[in-house]
Amino acid sequence: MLIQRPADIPSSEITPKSVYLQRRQFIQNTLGLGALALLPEALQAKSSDFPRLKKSPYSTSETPTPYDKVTNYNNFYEFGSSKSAPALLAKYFKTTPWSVRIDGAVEKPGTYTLEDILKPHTLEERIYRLRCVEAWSMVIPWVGFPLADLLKRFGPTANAKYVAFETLHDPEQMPGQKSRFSLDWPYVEGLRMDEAMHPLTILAMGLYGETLPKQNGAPLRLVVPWKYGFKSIKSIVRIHFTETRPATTWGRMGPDEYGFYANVNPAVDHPRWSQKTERKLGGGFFSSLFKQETRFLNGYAEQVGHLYAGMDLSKAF
Ligand SMILES: Nc1nc2c(c(=O)[nH]1)N[C@H]1C(S)=C(S)[C@@H](COP(=O)(O)O)O[C@H]1N2
Ligand SMILES: [Mo]
Repeated sequence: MLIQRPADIPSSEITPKSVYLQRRQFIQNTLGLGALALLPEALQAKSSDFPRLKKSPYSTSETPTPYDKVTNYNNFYEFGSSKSAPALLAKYFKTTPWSVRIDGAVEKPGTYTLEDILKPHTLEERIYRLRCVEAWSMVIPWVGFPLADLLKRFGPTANAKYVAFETLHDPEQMPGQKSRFSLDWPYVEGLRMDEAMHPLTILAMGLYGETLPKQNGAPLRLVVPWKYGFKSIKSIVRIHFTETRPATTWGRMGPDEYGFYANVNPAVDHPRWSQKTERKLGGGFFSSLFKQETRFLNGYAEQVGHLYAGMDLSKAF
């Protein structure tokens, strides 16, 4: 996250050509040749692993980042620390069978299969911006459901003040976990209970209408749109209710750089760079030259600002 700044590689050079061509072929067959040219690239990737998705009123109206950018420019240190590594190294990552352990201050602890976890929930499409702490952003059409709906099913007790999350630890499959010069494994994150229960916070298992690509955190990841991207932990195997504030991976690396709250805030700079502006990825050559202003809470202040009323956000960053 802090070390590398690779040059942008055109995504057409990264996406395996066969996949790219198949996708184009599918769209041509469905819509006819002429339609293809008229469609924004964002829509060209749409397929239908999840038919009849409910549209969410929480979606942003901004134009989504092209699919190839979303799936080839990733932070997923378990698969290497460069932006292009996860798309290549996560290709054979095994996401079935998958289970999630629910434990801590909760009435129904246990290990649940992914099917059990997902069964009762209605999936919807939520178009959210994701703002990385490194000052780039994307807009992604996620497929998911509110985290609150899941947490309520398992009955958090009165002692549940925070929710902690853990990513799979499996160095045989995740080559980044073999490196001694990377993060502490497993990757862990956490939210205050009210943040976790907010309707904007979702668990995602898809994007662009298809099953979540492995490099984006399959089979199940968190998405918290008003916080820096590192909060949105990928490939979750454990959800743990705690009374005390849980440790976070990036907080351990640099407590002065990556706070627990990690709220997007142009007024609080990262110690080594400004957070006032950002570069929206995938808008083409010219747009990559122009920075746009970062908005407080990533544009979601109206919905979640009240969660931080009275707090000194320069200290609780
Ligand atoms: N387990 C795990 N989750 C993670 C990360 C990671 O390295 N490991 N990177 C985080 C960071 S820094 C960002 S910006 C987002 C990127 O999500 P995306 O690749 O789907 O855009 O994932 C977050 N979740
Ligand atoms: Mo990030």
